[in-house]
Amino acid sequence: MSSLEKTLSIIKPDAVERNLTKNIQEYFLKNNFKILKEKKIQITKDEAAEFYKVHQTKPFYDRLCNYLASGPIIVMVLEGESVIKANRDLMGSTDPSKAKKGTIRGEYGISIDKNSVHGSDSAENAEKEINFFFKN
Ligand code: IDP
Ligand code: MG
Repeated sequence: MSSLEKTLSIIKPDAVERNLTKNIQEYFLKNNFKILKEKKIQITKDEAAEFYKVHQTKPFYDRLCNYLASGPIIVMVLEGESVIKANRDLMGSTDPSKAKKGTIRGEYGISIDKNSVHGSDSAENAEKEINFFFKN
């Protein structure tokens, strides 16, 4: 059964700063994901706190929110077959030291904080996260 889905992807400050946007987008295009929407923005700490609300009880929450707000990011809506899971697979493990070679985090991630990309983890969160950044 085919399922055309949308997901939210973010290129995080560490990767934007290192000019890796095009390199990362090539991973998406090679995997037949379409980049439907794209914008470069910088968000406030309050916006980051809202976006990462699911993690509010975690010990790393404050650091995570400061980090996402620390510099420009690229937010994108990706579309493709089962793209939510396909993008998670392509991103690799949250901790770049455990991410497989050939995954985005395996190639470009610096640390568990500076792990270069975000991707929605479920259909429900994909919808919420797309609406968070692209209200229209
Ligand atoms: P994900 O980005 O792979 O979906 P999540 O568990 O949703 O991982 O965590 C969100 C972000 O929080 C991660 O990308 C990572 O930067 C950070 N993070 C997750 N777990 C830890 C941790 O144990 N220590 C520090 N930072 C973490
Ligand atoms: Mg997550």
